[in-house]
Amino acid sequence: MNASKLIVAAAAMSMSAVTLAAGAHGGGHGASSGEPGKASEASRTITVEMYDNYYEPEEISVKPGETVRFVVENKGNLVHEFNVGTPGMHEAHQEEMMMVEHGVIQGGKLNHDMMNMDMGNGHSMKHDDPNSVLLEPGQSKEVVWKFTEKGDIEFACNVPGHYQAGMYGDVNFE
Ligand SMILES: [Cu+2]
Repeated sequence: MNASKLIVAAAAMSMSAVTLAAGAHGGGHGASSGEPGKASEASRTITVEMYDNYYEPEEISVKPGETVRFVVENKGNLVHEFNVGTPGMHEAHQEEMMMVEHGVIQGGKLNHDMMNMDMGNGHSMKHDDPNSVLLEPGQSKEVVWKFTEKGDIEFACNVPGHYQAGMYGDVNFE
């Protein structure tokens, strides 16, 4: 291999590394937390109620490979999130939400205009990722998630301060 081919190969490698990193950051659905599920394949429905600042139930048990349909209801007085991910994913998402906290989340309300705003890199605060919902008080939405394999997985609220206040729960594998 001559020098110019080496350079091309090195450039290609670094580009795919960038693409991988961007994908992991943007989607919020790494392999270790599972993947979006199909409602028709859900083995059961789990209702998760959100309060200020905790979940009911506080933990769930699933089987590796199981698809669960979550019905998430916000019974609190604040905006809350239900987000399935690894602790590392939650931490990254908390940093994102911290940046826009004052505009998008106003106590018990969401600023929907601001949520649709492009934050650059194709990111927005829309929260239409398949692994999460962000709800105002009284709202209810579904998340269908497939827990493909055992992992260190939590469901968590990444509204600034809520995770720190204990608003997360463990996903235990049977
Ligand atoms: Cu919360």
